Amino acid sequence: MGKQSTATRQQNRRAILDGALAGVISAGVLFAVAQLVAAFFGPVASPLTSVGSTFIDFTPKWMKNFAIATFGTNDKMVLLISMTIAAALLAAAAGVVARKSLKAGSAMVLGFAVVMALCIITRAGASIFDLVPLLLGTAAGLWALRYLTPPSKVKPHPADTPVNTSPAAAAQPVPDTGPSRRSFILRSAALAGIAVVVGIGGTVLATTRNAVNTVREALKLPTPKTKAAALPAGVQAPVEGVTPFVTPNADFYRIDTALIVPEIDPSSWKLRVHGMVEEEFTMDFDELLASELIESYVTLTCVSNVVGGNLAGNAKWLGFPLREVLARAKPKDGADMVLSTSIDGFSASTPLPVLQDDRNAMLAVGMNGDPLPLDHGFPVRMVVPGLYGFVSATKWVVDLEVTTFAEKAGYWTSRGWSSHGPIKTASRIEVPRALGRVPAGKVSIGGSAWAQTKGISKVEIQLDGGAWQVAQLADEASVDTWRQWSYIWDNAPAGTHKVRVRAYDADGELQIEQQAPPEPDGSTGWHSITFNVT
Ligand SMILES: Nc1nc2c(c(=O)[nH]1)N[C@H]1C(S)=C(S)[C@@H](COP(=O)(O)O)O[C@H]1N2
Ligand SMILES: [Mo]
Repeated sequence: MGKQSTATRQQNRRAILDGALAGVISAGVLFAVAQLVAAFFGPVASPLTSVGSTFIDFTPKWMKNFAIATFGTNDKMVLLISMTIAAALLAAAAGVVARKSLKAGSAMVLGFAVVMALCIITRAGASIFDLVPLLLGTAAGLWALRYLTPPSKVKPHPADTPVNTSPAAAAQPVPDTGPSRRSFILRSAALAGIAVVVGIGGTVLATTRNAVNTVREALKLPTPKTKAAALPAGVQAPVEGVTPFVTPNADFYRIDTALIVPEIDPSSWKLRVHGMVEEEFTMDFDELLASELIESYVTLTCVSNVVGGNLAGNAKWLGFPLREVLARAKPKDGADMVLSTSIDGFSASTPLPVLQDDRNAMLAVGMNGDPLPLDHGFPVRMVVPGLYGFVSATKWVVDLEVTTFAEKAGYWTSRGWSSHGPIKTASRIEVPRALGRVPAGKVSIGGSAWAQTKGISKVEIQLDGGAWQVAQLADEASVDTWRQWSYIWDNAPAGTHKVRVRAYDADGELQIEQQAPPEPDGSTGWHSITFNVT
């Protein structure tokens, strides 16, 4: 009896492992086929993309904050990996159940498919046809599950169970009424191989079909009517290691909810301007480029930036003033907000007056002399000096609705963040690095400060809790950009030191000392670091 149950247990364990493997491979087949077919549809048609994006939209606030704080801009990679693990576990469960009852296992797969269908169909811009890849994928996945699941077997008669449990005997195949072990392995390997090839093929096909990058590279942007003023020679603080004053496009921070970057061919781009306006209109890309473009340096900042954080970047933007767009639309009395919407459904609420005043809020097409990178909103995004990105900097923008704060809310506002987001005055220490080591003697300290639309008038630092001392300001490029500062500590003694920084805007207003987290409308607090002089 004991001997028999050892064999049965072993058989059960193997059935579970085989079932799990069959489930995972079937899921692989499902996603691979769906991915291949999705190459002929829009990105929302890919179940992977739509499920991931839906997950991002429903991510609780604390988890979003945690993900950005912990993984920074790797947060999407982490999401993809966690989703893959979760999907594999669910698929394995379905495979194990299918061994007991193919019907029940298949029903589980169908259940997952329904959830994925809901994710797809509720994406912005999705149509019923976007379900085709999932449908075909699910059919293939169900077939694979059946192919890998032995026909339900008659419970082996106790007499059939091997009684010899010596290690050699235990390793021998246990008789099965279904396909033999070898046939199962062969089938699994074949299907896994096919899934990998089809999945990779589908992904490659999707990227070559979307040749938007090629279009972007060939695009020649017009020269602006009004060029940005040349940068003063001294915008860069004379301290080695401080951030470059102009952030190269490749290093510019990226924050968005897009799992797959939208790929918009400029020839199909249109901006719809509507809502509480005298004159609704749409504008295409050629019309935008033919308009009188301006150029200006603006420092973008993310509301999720923590004290001392690096979710800020400074670029020379080329674009068309939103002031002019709105002058053409003629907003009606009572309107106080413009809701800008991206092709992927993200939206931002920007106060109407901010887009009409003389700051250079624009529909940007160029970034540091190049067309916008795909990641940063190609072909058109908004850039609004003085407001955090979540209420102003809509990338891949396709729709401007003149409305009211009472009537509408942007993407993050409906998820607990503020409806308004003026950038708070901030300063940070970039050199020395936190916990870094520097040689004794002359120690250079430096960093950046910003108070967009006002400008920075003074930066002070405090060493080891002593008196606040005025730092040297680098030249100001414009009130819309950050400003660098530096301080030379002449005789730094060996040991651990603490430095703090604080900035004043052009009105003489001191940066807020009170520590506050990013949520709901931007962090506050004076940045401090410790470093070692050796
Ligand atoms: N379409 C779209 N636009 C978006 C976002 C987004 O999630 N989707 N995020 C906004 C936020 S929160 C910020 S801080 C800026 C970041 O712009 P960047 O990625 O070019 O630095 O884009 C804004 N525009
Ligand atoms: Mo942001």
